[in-house]
Amino acid sequence: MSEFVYQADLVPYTRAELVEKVAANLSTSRFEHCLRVEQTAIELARQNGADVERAAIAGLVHDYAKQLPDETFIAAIQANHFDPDLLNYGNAIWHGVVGAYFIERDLGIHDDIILNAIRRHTIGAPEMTLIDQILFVADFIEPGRDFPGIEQARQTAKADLAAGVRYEILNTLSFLIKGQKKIYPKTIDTYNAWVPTQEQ
Ligand code: DGI
Ligand code: FE
Ligand code: FE
Repeated sequence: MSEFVYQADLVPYTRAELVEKVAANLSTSRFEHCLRVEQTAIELARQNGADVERAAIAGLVHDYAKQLPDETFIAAIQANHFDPDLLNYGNAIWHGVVGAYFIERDLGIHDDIILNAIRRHTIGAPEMTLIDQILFVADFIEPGRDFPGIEQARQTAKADLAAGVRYEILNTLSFLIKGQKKIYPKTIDTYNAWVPTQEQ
């Protein structure tokens, strides 16, 4: 696997080179999470007839920016004209939405399907591509995760990927509200598009 060379022209590095770059930017435990998300995304891509290579790359690099300092994110938000409302949130939101900027810059990944999946991996989106859904779910159910409801999340996602997305959105939003966390408006847009079963 470490000698693996990506077939499509998606990354200017071999998998081994990409692994090295991701590992250099992350703690051991966060890096190992990325490896597990890579494997889970590969499995979900095979089950759902999706592009295995894009799923694998998105999984491997998705949290690349997670441990950058807040000042680095703030500077990037300001310099690159991201939505200024992002400044009212923190790393939980930034590492995906803005993290894709660092991933493109540092890892030479310009593929929009991969970059959008990374942008959407924490907050989702009203419309999500197959690769978006795979990364979103793989991040949630990778074998290192342990929280109440994880087994149901895994079973649901295995039976039906979109049902896995819905389960995750409902679970995450409930968790955030119970913890009295600030909800990023796009997280609510995602909820409204995916979860309610009837209007009103
Ligand atoms: O980066 P990971 O820990 O692997 O997972 P993630 O990127 O899915 O989520 C990071 C955290 O972000 C997770 O604890 C849930 C949280 N989150 C998702 N939507 C929102 C949010 N936190 C706040 N405050 N507001 C949101 O809208
Ligand atoms: Fe993340
Ligand atoms: Fe993650």
